[in-house]
Amino acid sequence: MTEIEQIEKVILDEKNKTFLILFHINPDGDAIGGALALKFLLERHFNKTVFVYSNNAVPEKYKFLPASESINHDKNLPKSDVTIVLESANIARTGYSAEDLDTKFLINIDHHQTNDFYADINWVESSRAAVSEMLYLLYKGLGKNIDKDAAVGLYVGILTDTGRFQYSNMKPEIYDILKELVNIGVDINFVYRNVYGRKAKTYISFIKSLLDDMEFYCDGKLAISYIDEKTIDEFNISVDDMDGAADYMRDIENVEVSVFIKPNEPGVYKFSLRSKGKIELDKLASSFSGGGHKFAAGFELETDNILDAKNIVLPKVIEVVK
Ligand SMILES: [Mn+2]
Repeated sequence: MTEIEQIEKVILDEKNKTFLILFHINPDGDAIGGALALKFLLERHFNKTVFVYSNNAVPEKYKFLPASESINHDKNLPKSDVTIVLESANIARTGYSAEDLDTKFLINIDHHQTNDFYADINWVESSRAAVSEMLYLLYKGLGKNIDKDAAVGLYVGILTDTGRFQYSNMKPEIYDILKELVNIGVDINFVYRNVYGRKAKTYISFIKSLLDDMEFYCDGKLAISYIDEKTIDEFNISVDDMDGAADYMRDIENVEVSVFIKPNEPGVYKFSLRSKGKIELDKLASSFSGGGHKFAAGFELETDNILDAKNIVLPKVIEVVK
């Protein structure tokens, strides 16, 4: 039996009544959109009781998603028959710990290269563009119709994880899925205006600081910049504002690799690495215990301050880029 068939069996089993859905901290459109589409599948087609728990509030730009207000932020997780963890390399990635879980069965669904295979069923396929693509396949496998609410979630997941259908994870068959979702009733323009068309003034302050601190190395092939705690506080910059900073720098002419650094928690700095497609970054990220895809990867580093973090990593990146 394939992993997806095993998951279908767990869902079809009437003994499994309560489901908990988790995803990674600082959730993106794929995590939130995918989780809500999965919630609708379980609730509306199988009469399950479903909880979605997140360590972070839903970003403003995803609040238009149907049932986004049902996502719970409590520290204490409810007891469940089955827990499904979306796009998280390990339990810790969810911001909860294994001890927080009170569940009989654990399912791990992910499309990232790096995954610890920590569950009873591990459906991990790095060739998938988004976890939302995998959840689309789960609907199909179970022979269930995707309703409009679920279609919007899946669409947002694919839209954001493919960088508006531009990344190398785009495949011809994704357009078939998109066509189906739009035919179901996804309002493309409405989604666009919510997800991309509402940049805050604080975003402009962020971009200004990002560009002020940007440096180029390797004949302009490497762009690196950061944002420090002080600037974040001074201009009230949100996590949302910083989203896509590494992509922004990668898109500069001649740049092959971009690196963006931001504080994650006191003394921990998060690196986001992007490549235009010639230079692979996943090995570099795993050498710092991170992960991701070939051309989009990341990791965290513990140091005293952000400039130390930059100085530790910069020579290693230069080695890969030069
Ligand atoms: Mn994803």
